[in-house]
Amino acid sequence: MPGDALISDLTLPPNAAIPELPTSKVSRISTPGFEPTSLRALANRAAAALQVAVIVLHPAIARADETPGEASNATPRVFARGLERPEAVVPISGDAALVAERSGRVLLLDGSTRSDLGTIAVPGSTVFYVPERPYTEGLKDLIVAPGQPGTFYWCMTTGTTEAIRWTVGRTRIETGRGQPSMANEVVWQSEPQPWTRSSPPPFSGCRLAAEGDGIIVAMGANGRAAAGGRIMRISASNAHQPQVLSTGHRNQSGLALMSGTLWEVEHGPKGGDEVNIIVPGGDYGWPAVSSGDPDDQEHQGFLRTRPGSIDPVTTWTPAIAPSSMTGRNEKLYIGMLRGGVIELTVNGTTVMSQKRVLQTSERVRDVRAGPGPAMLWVLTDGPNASLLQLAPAP
Ligand SMILES: [Ca+2]
Repeated sequence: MPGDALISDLTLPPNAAIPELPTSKVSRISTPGFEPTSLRALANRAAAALQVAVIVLHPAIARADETPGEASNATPRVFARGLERPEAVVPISGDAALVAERSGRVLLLDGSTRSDLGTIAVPGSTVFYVPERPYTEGLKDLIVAPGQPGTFYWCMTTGTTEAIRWTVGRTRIETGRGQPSMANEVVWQSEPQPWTRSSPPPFSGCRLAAEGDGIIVAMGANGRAAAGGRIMRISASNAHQPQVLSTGHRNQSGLALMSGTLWEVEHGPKGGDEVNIIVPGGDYGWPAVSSGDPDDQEHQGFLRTRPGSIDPVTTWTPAIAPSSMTGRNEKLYIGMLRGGVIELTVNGTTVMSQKRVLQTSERVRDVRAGPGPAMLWVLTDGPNASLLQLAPAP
């Protein structure tokens, strides 16, 4: 339960395995609570309260590209419950956030009010995912478009039961007259890949980071045969010709651009989870190079390093199962599907130390630094997930 979150000062050197998580509860989380009020009623109420101009952005949404402030004392609490397979949280003030669910639905959580803003959809196609593949496909990320209040970039799989592909798009959210609305625009699409239940394409995670006038897109590939994991840069002025920044990735699950350095985290095959620093043109080794378990029957014969490939900065075996990454104040925070959040303190391009700053018995799906005095926002995973606020000690 997220209510069992704790702050721990466990400190590990780089490249050390994360030990088993203790199961005892250490601190309670305050629970302001969401009553199960009708979402439609809440949306109507929010919309009615905002009918003040032809086009009016919700104040919280308009503030969405503010620079995060300083963290303060640790006070984890449950901000919302009952989220349905959320994939991304976008903090927009100290007391408001957007949450993107795998189905494409976007919610505005503002204090104790919850508004359903609608579902991101692409004309002629829809978000596509298969429920029995719980960790791939669907709407996978949502981020603020810098300098464009009310505008957000997203990444999802779209298609049909025959073929699916990655679609990166942009959405403008308006909460002015009438119902909240979302205007969706496709920025880039991958080639469609044939899809069958017995031979699914190697789609996996997709994470975004804002950079300059564009975005950086990390698209994962799962399985040894899938060598397609890459990171691209898509500029606003030339979206149809993405620049490939790096290749040789496996199932990326987090990007963080901090002090001019692009950090990435990805899943290894069995252990061998990696943090990398992304250099344009870099080859990061997969599927030939991995620090994963050498006894892994499915993936034997890895090279540990290889001339021409860039080694990771930090690795974990056994796996921490990273789901997400965010950066602030020379610290990287990594959400873990194993539960919890770890903090890496970095100096330039060196990871100096690690410590766990949150433990949960549930999977963590996303962690994101937000504005205001507090905090990290942390999403748990699954059909009845929670949104937590966490303020790690400085
Ligand atoms: Ca690698």
